[in-house]
Amino acid sequence: MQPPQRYTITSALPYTNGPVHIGQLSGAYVPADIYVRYLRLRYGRENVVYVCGSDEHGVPITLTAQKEGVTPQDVVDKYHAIIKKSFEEFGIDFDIYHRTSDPLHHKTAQEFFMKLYDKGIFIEKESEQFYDEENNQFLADRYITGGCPHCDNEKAYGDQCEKCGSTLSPEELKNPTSAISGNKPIMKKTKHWYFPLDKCEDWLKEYILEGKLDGKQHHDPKNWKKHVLGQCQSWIDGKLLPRAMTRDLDWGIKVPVENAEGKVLYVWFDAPIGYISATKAWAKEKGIDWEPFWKDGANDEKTKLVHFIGKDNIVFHSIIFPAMLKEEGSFILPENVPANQFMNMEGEKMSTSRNWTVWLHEYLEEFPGKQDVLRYCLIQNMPENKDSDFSWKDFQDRNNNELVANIGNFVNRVLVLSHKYYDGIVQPCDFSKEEDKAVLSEISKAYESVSAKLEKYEFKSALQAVLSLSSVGNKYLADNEPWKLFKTDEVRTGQILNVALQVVQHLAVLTQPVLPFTADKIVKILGTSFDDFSWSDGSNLNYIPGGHQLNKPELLFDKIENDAIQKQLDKLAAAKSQNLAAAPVTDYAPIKSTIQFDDFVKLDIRTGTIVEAVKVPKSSKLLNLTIDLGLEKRTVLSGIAKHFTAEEVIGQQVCVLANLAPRKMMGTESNGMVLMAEDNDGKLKFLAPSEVTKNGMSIS
Ligand code: B3M
Ligand code: ZN
Repeated sequence: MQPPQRYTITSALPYTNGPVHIGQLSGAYVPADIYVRYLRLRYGRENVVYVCGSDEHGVPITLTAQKEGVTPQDVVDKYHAIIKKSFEEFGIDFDIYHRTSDPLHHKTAQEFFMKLYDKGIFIEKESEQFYDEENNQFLADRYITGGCPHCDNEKAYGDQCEKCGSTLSPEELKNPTSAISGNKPIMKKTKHWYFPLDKCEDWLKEYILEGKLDGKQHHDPKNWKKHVLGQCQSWIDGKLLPRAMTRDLDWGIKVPVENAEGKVLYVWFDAPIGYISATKAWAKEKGIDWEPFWKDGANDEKTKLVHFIGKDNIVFHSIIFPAMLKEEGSFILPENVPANQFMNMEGEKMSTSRNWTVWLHEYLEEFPGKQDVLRYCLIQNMPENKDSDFSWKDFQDRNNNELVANIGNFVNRVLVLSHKYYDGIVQPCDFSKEEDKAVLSEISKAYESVSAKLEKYEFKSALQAVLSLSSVGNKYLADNEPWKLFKTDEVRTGQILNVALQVVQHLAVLTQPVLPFTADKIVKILGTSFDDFSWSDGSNLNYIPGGHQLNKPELLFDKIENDAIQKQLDKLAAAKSQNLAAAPVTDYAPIKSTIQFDDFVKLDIRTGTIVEAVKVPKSSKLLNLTIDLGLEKRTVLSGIAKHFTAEEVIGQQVCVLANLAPRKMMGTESNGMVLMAEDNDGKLKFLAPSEVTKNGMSIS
């Protein structure tokens, strides 16, 4: 395989129906930004493009607009501005942050659609789709909620279950309900254009499982993350079906063919094309050709396309978009999709609707100048291969015990001593001593190991490798004790500080991808710089010349006090109590479909008291309860063992569905069901009469 000449790097286009939060940062933006900064330093900025932009279409945006009583355009304008600004301030260094409402994008997406259309790729098909009669409108996937066929989530969307992550189609939902009116929708005929994924099955298999394209080795599938391959594999093992690429909706990119009024491109058709439009807009601005960044050159020049995303976007980037690109015919396909898993928050699932996250724009306001502290924590806790956790205590500890103590301390010591003994003038050194050569060779090794990790998208270990160089520097100082030696040997002390300063300079280069603000501060203090090709190939290890004047030292990191952390914890506690008091509408299971009074009276619900309880052997969930129902005692198996011990439920008064057909579980027959309520935290509560009541009373 030829080494690539160019790199096209993308981060998922965030939906503009809310600000950006740390879960997204750790998933798709920080890793991509690190990778890109490294590529630029190593291969030259002109050979790398890093594109992103706002994803401004799709149903969730129209739902937000509806809820806020504004237009979808208002929603996207508002959040596009917030998101763009917060990315900039946080130092995510896109070459362009575009937006999919831009006319250039509309044109690009429509042209892409037309190319497939003209090639006869689409299947034009009429089908019955959900329609809300009250609002005279077809219901796009997100406008329909219902029971997930794969788990117990009763509020899954027509395209995806956010609880178990399954990709769905609306017909699969149990008890579908319109999200606009709350009514049960009817089925009505409509025409759409389907992309025949099924026809791509053979080459997709080769591409994903063997890394081959058109019979040639395209990439090494061993470089793809296991969980990414796993998701692809299960899609391929299931059945690839034709997928509608248009929707009945009035917000989005118009379907550019006749008789398609009221129809727009499916948001997942247009959004990835947004990467291409963004590249076009960037190239236009620079007056260069965009095509080499998306198409291989005639002389076998290669461009490496890499998509950084979160795990919920895997199939779109490793199956659907590649299929679109391949069928279009002139584009390259992703070489890798190093998706990350999810980051939790203080041990619980991150949730934007519950405010259980850290919003980037708020962090930037509350911790000014501390971009790198957050970046550092997000890297250290990056969900590279499994879900991870962010906590404020960890954030504080990592700042105070790691950043301050390691890099911060080392750089500060070298600079303070250089000013104290030599007024900040770098002393000469010929690096003839073995111990000095050894340090240079450690610098060289650090470049190798950081590069190797970054090339494999292992960002946590890359950061570790950077920190190791700082430890090498700290150890060199501790071994040589320049603060003692100065009294007896000023010349050697000067050499030692020179060696240490070279380490500081290279630390600046090596930290540039991972902690860019810190790197900038270091070169400012050193009075040096780094440009493209600063990434050392081993030839420029002795970088700062003797006689160079250093600037005054300043601390790279300062301690984060308990107050600042407590404020954040208080904010989370407030969010939690607000969630409990007023759970947002989306936290309720939708109302099940209507039943008749006759159906209701069939339920025989009685008061009862649990008189005996034992745990069912070999079951983690079941308790075997004996319930006194007044007229008789019943055995009921209840799935509450994870919430209550057998001992604590004895004596509990309960309500029991007494005429439920018997069911055998774990070899025992259960006769009835204990009614329970689930609170916001998923904890179960008994439903019982408000005061002790005779057993066997009917409830109606
Ligand atoms: N906007 C989904 C998301 O933000 C979607 C990504 C598009 S990438 C082309 O998670
Ligand atoms: Zn589910």
